[in-house]
Amino acid sequence: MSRNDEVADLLEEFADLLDATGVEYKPTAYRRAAENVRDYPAPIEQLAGEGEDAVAEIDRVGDAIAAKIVEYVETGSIEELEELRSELPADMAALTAVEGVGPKTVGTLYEELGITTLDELEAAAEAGEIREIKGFGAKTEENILGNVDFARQAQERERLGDARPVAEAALSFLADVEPVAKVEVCGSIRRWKDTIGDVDVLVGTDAGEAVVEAFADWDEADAVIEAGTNKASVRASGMRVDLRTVVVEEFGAALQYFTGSRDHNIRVRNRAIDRDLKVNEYGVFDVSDVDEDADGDANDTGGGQRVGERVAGETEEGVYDVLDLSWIPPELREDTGEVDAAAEGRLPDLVEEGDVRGDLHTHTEWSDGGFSVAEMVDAAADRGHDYHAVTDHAEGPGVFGDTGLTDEDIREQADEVARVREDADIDVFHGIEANIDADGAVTTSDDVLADLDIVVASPHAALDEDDEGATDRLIRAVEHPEVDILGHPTGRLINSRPGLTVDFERLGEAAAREDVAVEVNANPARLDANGDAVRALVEAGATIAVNTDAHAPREFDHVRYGVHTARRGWAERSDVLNARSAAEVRAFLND
Ligand code: DGT
Ligand code: CA
Ligand code: CA
Ligand code: ZN
Repeated sequence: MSRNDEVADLLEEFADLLDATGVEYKPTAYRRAAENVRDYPAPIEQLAGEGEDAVAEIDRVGDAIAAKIVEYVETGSIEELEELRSELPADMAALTAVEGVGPKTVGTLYEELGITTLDELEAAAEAGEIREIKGFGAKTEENILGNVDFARQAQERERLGDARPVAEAALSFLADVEPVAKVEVCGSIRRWKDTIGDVDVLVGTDAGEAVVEAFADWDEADAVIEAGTNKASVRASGMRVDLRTVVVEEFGAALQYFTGSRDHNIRVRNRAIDRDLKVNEYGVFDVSDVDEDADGDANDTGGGQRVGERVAGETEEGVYDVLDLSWIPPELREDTGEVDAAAEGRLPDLVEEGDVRGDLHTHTEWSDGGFSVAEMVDAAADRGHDYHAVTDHAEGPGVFGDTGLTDEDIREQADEVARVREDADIDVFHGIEANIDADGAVTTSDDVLADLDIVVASPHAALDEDDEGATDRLIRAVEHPEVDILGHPTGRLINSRPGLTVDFERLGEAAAREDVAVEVNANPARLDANGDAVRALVEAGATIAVNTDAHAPREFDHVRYGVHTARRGWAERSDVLNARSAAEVRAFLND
């Protein structure tokens, strides 16, 4: 984690604690400051070294907050924050993970009932104590009780977007350690699963112990959980990172084994058995001449797992190849038909990160983004995109306060987009992110929508997991004649809100029929539609769009999370709208 992120996290915690104690306005100031510190292109410790005035140069960072940042960089803590923490010793992150519980509620729950943990919250709800608090009631209590489990599970797994950077930091650290010959992430990180239990990293080396030692000294490791001769586990940024070392000749077999998934490995191993081969983390071995005893675990001593003639193991391709399988991309390794597909030579030709040619869902300062139309378009051009769609929030259900655009705002914005378009090197589409109401109606007027190049329609409210009408509601939106893309279809927020329960096969059929693309929202808090949903959509013949929903240029980087989610759904380049040329996209939009 960079120091900027670290300071931003502290400012956000400050905001939550101020919120909890009922302070007004100040929390918003702290959150805005946090956002700008996070985005600031230079290291915060450098500015802090130059003094408070230098820190206060950052947008939205006033003198008071600047002083606290300097205090933190100089002393390692902020006195006022420590005081707030001791006044409210509740596990804010865990409690606010319960849908419907915000910092203010945490404050009240602590004051009234002394609640500090999820277990205490659940017990109080079960005992009927929460409904007795002024302003709470039975409905709130029921909601809390219904959401506690989800929040508890959420605590056990990290979002891909939080875990992947930790894995990559470990990877780049290890790549520079002598004598590391090969290094790769494996496990769920390599499969780009949307949540991650722990981070797995594999090293190929002939000096495992030295690598383990170096890893235990990694400066981003906050604690060493265990360290042996060929493996170690450390804690970094709150995550467990497992390192294993193997000799280079066995790297491919170990990579295959530790990438998983477990079910995929079982399927592969059974295929090997049919061929008198044995696959394990050390290699693939021909056991046709090996008698039962020697193959059994009882006889395993030392290299006992390396029984029979070794026929593969240095590369992962080799492991699959001796099983008459083409190499299977990690995203597909979930035992959902990928082994049969590999055997029959019909694996999909998956979409790749470099295939994306533009973003079709982004925001500017006209709604809740932080940058102007021109800045976003320039940033898109700098990334090498061929086109860019400006789709700010329209006012409507679930859109906060006055951030959403009125019909009049949209018309005014059209003039600005037209001006930017004149100077731009790339195609600029003017659109809107309209809202789908509880009945599936789109809440911006049809004549305004008709004038736009692109309409993304997304659900932002009434996101009840148990709503059986969710699929019909989304299909109604898809059938709206002006809608081009269905944005983040379930409205889920990973680890904090389950979102709508959708029949994606039926939705996909409607989307294919109506020529509406369904979004894979690449924001790592969403990844919506997810891999399973994409698979159903693509099988139904629907087109998908991998969009970042960027509110700032740096969020364009999220696109990879969307692409790999699409790959988990077996999507090919031809399935992805924004992997097409500007002319092809325009044709799709005009249909
Ligand atoms: P996670 O960490 O819960 O997000 O999921 P994974 O898939 O990273 O699981 P993890 O970290 O427990 O183990 C990494 C990989 O190692 C796993 O995907 C497959 C392999 N593996 C671990 N234990 C076993 C096992 O007992 N049997 C088999 N076949 N494979 C295993
Ligand atoms: Ca793992
Ligand atoms: Ca692990
Ligand atoms: Zn959006």
